Amino acid sequence: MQHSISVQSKTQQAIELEERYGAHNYHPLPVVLDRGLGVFVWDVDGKRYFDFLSAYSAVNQGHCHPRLVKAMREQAGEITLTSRAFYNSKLGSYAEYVCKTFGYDKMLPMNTGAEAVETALKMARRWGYEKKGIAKNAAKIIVCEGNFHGRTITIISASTDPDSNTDFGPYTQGFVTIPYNDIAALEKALEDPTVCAFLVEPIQGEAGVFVPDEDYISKAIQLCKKKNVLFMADEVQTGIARTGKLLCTEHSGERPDVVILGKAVSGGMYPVSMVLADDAVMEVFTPGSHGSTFGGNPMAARIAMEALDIVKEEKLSENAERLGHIFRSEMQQLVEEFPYVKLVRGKGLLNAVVIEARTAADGTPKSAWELCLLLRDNGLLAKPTHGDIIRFAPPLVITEEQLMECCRIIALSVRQFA
Ligand code: IF1
Repeated sequence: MQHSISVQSKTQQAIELEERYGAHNYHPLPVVLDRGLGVFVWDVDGKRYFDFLSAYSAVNQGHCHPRLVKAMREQAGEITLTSRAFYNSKLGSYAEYVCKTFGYDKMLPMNTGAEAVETALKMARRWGYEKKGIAKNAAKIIVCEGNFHGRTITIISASTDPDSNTDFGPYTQGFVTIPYNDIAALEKALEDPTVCAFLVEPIQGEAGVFVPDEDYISKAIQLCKKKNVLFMADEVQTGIARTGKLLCTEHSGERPDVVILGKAVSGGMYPVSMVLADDAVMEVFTPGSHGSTFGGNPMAARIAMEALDIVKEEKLSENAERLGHIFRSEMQQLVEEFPYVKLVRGKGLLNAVVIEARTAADGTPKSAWELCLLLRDNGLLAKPTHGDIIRFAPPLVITEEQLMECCRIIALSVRQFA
């Protein structure tokens, strides 16, 4: 009896501390994680789980990848932060590495995804004024309904999600909102000569893993090119092999003017993000016009180069592509068997299952949240987005055998959920 009380208290104690002293800006699943390795995480009581969220696609290379831990440990003993007041011995080779990896002339290093998105917005506006000739302070940027690009006031000014933007006004001006996956709406919005950019996720992650029509991105890029508007791909969540290609926009066969990366650039070891663009766009940034204390620091550079090497050497894109097809066909069987499993959608190992919310005969709620609690009890961690959608996004290092075990856990949980 004593043991069960102490086991409960470790988890409960951590939750109570976080509730007492941490702002309540999240509603976490009740599990307290303490260790991670590869596709697994362990809670404070030593229970092991498959991680099917991957910190929202930041841990594509798996938790605590030995090569990343080694790189971080070594760099920690050399130099971690210089600021950009001086050059440092890692940034040049890092910049060259990513420019050659992704095929752009220049990169601007930042830390979080939101900072990289803000950087792209500033760059697009200045490009609009100085290169496209838009009247000062009149530049507009097209965004899509259901977008998620981060949490800063400018970014949530472009959001259509009341949870993200209610009571944070006054809002930044200059955004035009159109429906996602709607080429006609984009074509119409591009008629406005004061538009400087179109900012879009190649797959809308937070909205519920909305995969647009096969030709949406390619047509959108072509339309922007025709109208001299920058196509800016927010690949913070879809990038770094998550959808079966190094960049999700590669599926379109077209090349964005601007690429925004974050999260798995560092394999989840450290906040590392960046903006990629060619000289004609990136050159609008002049000394003193943008920056960040930590942006481009030697620790970030060292980790990111190792993290991107791992993506290539361990063929994570190919693994995501292959296992993604297997996962969706396994989930499709559940769709066919259980009426409340509505559909599965995704690309590579960025997938989601839509669960129809019900109320059981005894009045208890049967929503995606309850199913995630069952999944947790059965050893797999996932979390709903927007109520009825469960995102399934394991680290891309998962093996086929592990994936099949997870499909069995999901099927078991869905049965228990009946
Ligand atoms: C939270 C969502 C995912 C992103 C895209 C930029 C950013 C994100 C496409 C900003 C960040 C994170 C933020 C985190 C939860 C998670 C999330 F649910 F919020 F929307 F993944 F879908 N562009 N997404 O997905 O990057 O500044 O966070 O480094 O804020 O709750 P960041």
